[in-house]
Amino acid sequence: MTKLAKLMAGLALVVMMAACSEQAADDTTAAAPTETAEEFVARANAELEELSKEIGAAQWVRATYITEDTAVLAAAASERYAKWHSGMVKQAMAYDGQQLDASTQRAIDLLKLGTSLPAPKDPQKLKELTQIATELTGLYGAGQYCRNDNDCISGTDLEGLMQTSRDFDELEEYWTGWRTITPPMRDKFERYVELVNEGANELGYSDLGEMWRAGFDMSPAEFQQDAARLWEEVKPLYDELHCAVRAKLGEHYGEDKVPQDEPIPAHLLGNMWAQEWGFIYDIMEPYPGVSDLDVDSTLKKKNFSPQEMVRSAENFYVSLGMDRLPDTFWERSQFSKPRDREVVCHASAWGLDGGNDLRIKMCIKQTYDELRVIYHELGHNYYQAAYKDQPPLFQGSAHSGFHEAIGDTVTLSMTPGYLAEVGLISSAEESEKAVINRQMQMALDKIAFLPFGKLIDEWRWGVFSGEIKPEDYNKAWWEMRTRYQGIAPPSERGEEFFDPGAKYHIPGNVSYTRYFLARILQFQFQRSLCEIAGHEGDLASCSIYGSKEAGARFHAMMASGQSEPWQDALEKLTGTRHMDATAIIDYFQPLMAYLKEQNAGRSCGW
Ligand code: X8Z
Ligand code: ZN
Repeated sequence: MTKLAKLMAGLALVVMMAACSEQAADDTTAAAPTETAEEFVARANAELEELSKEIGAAQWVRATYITEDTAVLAAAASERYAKWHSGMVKQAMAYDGQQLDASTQRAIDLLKLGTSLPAPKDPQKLKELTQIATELTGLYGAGQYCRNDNDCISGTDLEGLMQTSRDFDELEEYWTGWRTITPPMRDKFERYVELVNEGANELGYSDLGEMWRAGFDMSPAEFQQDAARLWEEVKPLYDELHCAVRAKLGEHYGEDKVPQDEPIPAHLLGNMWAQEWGFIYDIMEPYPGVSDLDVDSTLKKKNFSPQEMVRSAENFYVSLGMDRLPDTFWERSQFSKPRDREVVCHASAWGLDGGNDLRIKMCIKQTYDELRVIYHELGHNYYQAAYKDQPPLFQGSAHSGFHEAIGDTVTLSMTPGYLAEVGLISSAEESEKAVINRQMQMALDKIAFLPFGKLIDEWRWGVFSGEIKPEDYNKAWWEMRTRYQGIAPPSERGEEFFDPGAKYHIPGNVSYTRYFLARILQFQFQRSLCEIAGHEGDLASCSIYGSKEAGARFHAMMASGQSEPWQDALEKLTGTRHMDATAIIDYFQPLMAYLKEQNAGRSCGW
């Protein structure tokens, strides 16, 4: 992604850039160019750099201080960017059909894709869209479930309760309660779809879904096929896990509540969205008491502060040969949830001022799960730092999945050996049974996520293309959730609700296939990095902690940003030009053998 797309997408919002060409947005024809394509790209880069500063500041303040006023400021900044972008795309058309050198052509192509929120040129509509986008994220960020005026629970607290409660009815209350934030989003979302599609049309795409799929150095149709191929490859892993989880939940809650031939009730999986299931490990633990990977208790015992948790993640990247984070990172990041104002707690990493001003925004809790999110977020920051010397239009990841995969790859190195070395657990010894336990813990997050990661955009692709009509938003959502994930809502969810809006990335306008791709890519990256680090033995026992060789190759891939097609970047690290699911499949072989044994005699599927 470009720096601007990352700013917009990664930060939930939108847009960036310079006000220099507002007039051009109103032009209806491409004027004869007064500058060469190279000069045009140089100007675009310069203007982008300037405009990003203002937009980054406005978006940061909005996300860390949700008020009416910051909505005005953020929407105004987004509007300015949208006008600039639209004007520049119009001007870029003057170079269509010219023979340009590869780098200039790529910069122009990326400029055209340089927004995840394409706005119509009509100034009224453009303004309307940026306002709606800002309001939608605000509704999510400030969302809470109120039993009555004096008894409200924030989204972050509800998330925590979903993780720890094991009471069927209580879980249903939290699940349903969080979704009370969504009905006010429905009309706004419907209008947003109309407006972004109009914007995408003006840029030459049939709808926003096609535009999002165009960002992968292949045709949108080829990309769709490639993502479908990857899903088919990993689906057998998910099917085994689903079968085992449903059986255990049936034992725990009773088969009347969890019928063994039906989808799993969506509120029982330890996660508000049933996207990652690691929190029901207590129910799933294959060999109870065998291993002690209890990082949570160390964090509590040693009373780690949020800063100390972030330091731990930073130390990992430093062990790979990367720089310490700048002082401004520590001064300007939001690590904890402020007591006195509404913020967007959903974790994000920001590369402001062309990657010179790195920050994370989180509401860190003292858990191992959060520690891994921190490692994930710093992956974004280290990517942003690595490509900061690229021109602004090339400041982005090879494709959006790469950005999400860096920090996740690093979390694969959080082996017992690593955790013991840095004092987060006491012993690194791992018996065969402990390996299965650990693989189960990981699979509940990494494998359970796969269909969820795939379907979120499948739903949006359908919405943007018009295949899914507004009157069927919720119906189509649950149809996909059931088909892909084998889960079902705890109660009837009619069209009076807008359940997709309960997931951050939908009101936040952040495309989601990136996370699905990252779940597969991270194992592919890890396999290559472990080879480079000289690891011997199975992939699951490899930690690249401390390997300067692996770090240098990882960094080199990141440093090219999006200056070249992602296939080239992937080839440099892994020797192949294709995303490849064999690494994740190999990784989980021990667990799969265990699950198949457990599932023998069960009737799986839904
Ligand atoms: O949104 C995120 C990151 C920020 S880029 C915390 N993730 C997805 C999610 O929470 O839904 C990481 C995993 C998937
Ligand atoms: Zn991320």
